This record gives sequence, C-alpha cells and structure tokens, in this order.
Amino acid sequence: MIESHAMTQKDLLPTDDVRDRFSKAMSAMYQAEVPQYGTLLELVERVNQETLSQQPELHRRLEAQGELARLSVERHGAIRVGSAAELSMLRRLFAVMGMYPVGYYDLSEAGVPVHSTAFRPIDDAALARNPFRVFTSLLRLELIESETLRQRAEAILAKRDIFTAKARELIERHETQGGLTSEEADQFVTEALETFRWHQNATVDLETYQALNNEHRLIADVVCFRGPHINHLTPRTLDIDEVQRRMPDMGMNPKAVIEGPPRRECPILLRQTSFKALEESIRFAGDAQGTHTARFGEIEQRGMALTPKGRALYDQLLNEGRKQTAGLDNAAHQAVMDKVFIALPDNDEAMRREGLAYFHYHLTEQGHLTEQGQAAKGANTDNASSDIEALIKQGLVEAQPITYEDFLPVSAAGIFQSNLGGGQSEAYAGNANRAAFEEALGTPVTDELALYAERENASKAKVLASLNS
Ligand code: OOG
Ligand code: NI
Repeated sequence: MIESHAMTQKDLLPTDDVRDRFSKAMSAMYQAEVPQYGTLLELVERVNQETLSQQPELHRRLEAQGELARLSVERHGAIRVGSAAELSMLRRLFAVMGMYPVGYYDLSEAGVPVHSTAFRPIDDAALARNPFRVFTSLLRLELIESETLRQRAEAILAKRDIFTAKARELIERHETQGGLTSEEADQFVTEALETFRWHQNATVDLETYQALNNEHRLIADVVCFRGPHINHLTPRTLDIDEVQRRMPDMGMNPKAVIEGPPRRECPILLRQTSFKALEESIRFAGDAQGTHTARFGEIEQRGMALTPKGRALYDQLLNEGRKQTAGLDNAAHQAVMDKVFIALPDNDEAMRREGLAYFHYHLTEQGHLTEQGQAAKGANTDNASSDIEALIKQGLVEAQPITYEDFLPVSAAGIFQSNLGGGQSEAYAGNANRAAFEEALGTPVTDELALYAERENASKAKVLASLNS
C-alpha cells in the first residue's frame, strides 16, 4: 500500500503546472473570443521589451526579484457569480490549480451590488512560477429592493449549473487523491474552461433582461447567461503610461484616467487602466435580438506591497487626490496625484526603513561566501531587525521589494463603473459583509497583509539562520 501511495504521489502533476496550463488555455480562449485582447497583448509585450532595453536598472531589478521570468505569463481575470453554491464550487475548482481566496473587497461602497475576493497562489515559489489571479465577485441579491425582481433572479440562478459534470468529477478526484495526473489535468483544463466561456444566447427573454438591467447592469450580466463569462484578462505592463498613450493608435479606446497611484521611480501597489469593450449581439429566449456589453480589456502595472502603515498613507493620499481630480483628463489627474504623493518617499531604502513596504531579504554573493566560510560578524538572532540592517551595511544581505499581488477596491470600483456606464452611485453603500461572503465561500478569506508579512519574516529568518549556522 505504501508503495502504491508513493506511485500515485509521483504521478500527480504539481498544482503550479495545472494553473500554468489553465491560464494559458484561458488566454488562448479569450484571444479567440475578443481579438482586441490579442492586440493588447502584443502592445504590452512590445512596450515591455522597449522599457527593459531602455532601463537597464529596471531590468536588473526585476531579474533580481525573480519577476522577469513570470512577466510574459502574468495576468489576472475577473468573473461574477450569482450564488453561494457557485462561489463555493469555484473555490474548490481554483484549489485544483493552487489558487486560494485572498482578501475581501466590498464594492457596495461604489454602488456595485457585489463583494469579492481574489483567487491566487500564495507562496513564493508558486507566485514566481505563474501568479495567475481571478478577481471573483458574488452578486448580492439581498441588496435589490424589489422583492419580485429578487425572487425572479433567484429562480433563474437556481436553475443553472455553471460547471460541467466532468469538471465536478475531476474536482472531486483532485480532492480525494490529492491532485491530478497530467492527463487528468488536461481534461480538467478543458472542462473548467467551459465555465468561463462566452455565450451569445441568453437564458432569459429580452423583457426579463431589461427588467434586471434596469435595476443594475451588473445584475443582468450575472443572471441572464449560462455562466460567469470571463469579462477581462489583464496583462502586466512595465510602463502603463506608454501603453495608455499608444492604445488609440491600435484601435482601443482607453478609459479616461489611470487608476491608482501616480507614476513613480519605485512603483507601489497597482496602477490600472482599461479599454471599453464593444457592444455584443445577444440572442434572447423567444428569439429576440439585442445587445449586451460585458467584456473589456485592461492592463496593469504592479509595484511593491505596502505595510498597513504604508497602506494607510496611500489611502489618505488617494482620498486627498480624488477630491481635486473630479472631471480632469488623465494628464491633469496625474499631475495632481504627483503633487499629493510627494508625501510618500520614492525610493526603496526609505520605504523599507520607514516600514512602509514589504521586502524580501536574501544573501548577496558576498553573503553566500560568508555563509560557506566563516560565521557572519555581528550577526545575532536575538535582535533580528537591527542585525539585518548591519548585514545590509556589510554587503552580505540585500532587500528587494515584494510585489503587490492583490487588488485595490477604489481602482476596482473605477473599472466596474467605466464598463457599466454610469458614474458614482451611493445606492448600495455601507453594506460590507465579510462574514456573509465567507459563509457563501465556505471558508474564511486569507488576509493579504498577513501573507506579505509572513513572506518577509520567512526571508529574514532564512538569511539570519544561514549566516549564523
Ligand atoms: C472586476 C473589476 C475589478 C480589477 O482589476 O480591479 C478588477 C469586474 O469588473 O468584474 O478586475
Ligand atoms: Ni481587472
């Protein structure tokens, strides 16, 4: 029995590989569905290559952070589901790919009746291999005021199954045998992809669609189709300003402003912009023709993850900036943000010393020599943080900022709104309900800040241990 167990273990594909295969298949499917996404990928790739050759220091830095290898596979997608049963099954589906729910995002604040999490890998090695993330929102029917409309939506959702029978079977197999073989993984990718596919045929008639759409565009988007079509897939760019500038030349219509922090020498968190998708023709039950806009394009530039202290400062500055930027075009908006964000130091060293961002510590070449030879001078695990400073001064240890792997609620709200038409709305505000979300999900979401802190601490401990042994 022990032997057959060992055999099974050996034959199972690492979840990182399942995720890598899935994210590539998803990208291929979305390219076929939305040709503009292919154009966007080309543009991002070109600008990334140009940026790397123009900025050797950035090249060196990304290489040292282990960011270069993953750059071309890095993307996130977004979906919206309608019920607790759908959300909890998705949790199990993403677990097959080593993706776990991280963070809670309340979008009701921004007038969007959903709350969300991001399914993503969590450990260093998995993130380095392929950090594929899916921003997943759960529709909050309880926020719909009209009782009849709410019941109508619930009844429609209760009738659909967004998973294929084979996908369900493979998810269960993953759970019982602790993984999937390579062949099963390929089947899983094919079957799981079905959940995210676009359907031109709505499951409801035009009248129902319109009634739901009048309550909120997003409700119609979630309720009226067979499944939670992937609504965008976002590549990572190294120069979002440049991509935004070139989008119109390539036939894409970017949203007015880039969301998030302004451009910086040392990027923080996440900057994002999107292009508006075209209207797509839909065939409704009863054969009526109509249109629906759901799918769009988005790009993002990622920077360092901020500590709670750094994040509080970011939120404060963002709010200050937003008071002055209403209605401004991108150039003016960015100019205001530049000024406001002067309060946040723009170099790694200061961000680290002031405890504003998370860092990953590792040995320099000299540190490795020291590790092999004599014990490090002055290293003493009793006082880890001051020791790290001493080791950095001695050139034995280097600190690299940890990349932000998550999302920003204000930016997400801006993305939702630019694609739903309609601006700011207070209709559903003040309705955060993390407990309800977690109950629907079937598990608590992991706190993203705790994850960064853990990774920072682990890297520190590893460096200290290797120099002290
Ligand atoms: C998700 C919008 C949020 C992001 O990058 O912040 C998002 C949606 O529209 O479903 O993807
Ligand atoms: Ni997005």
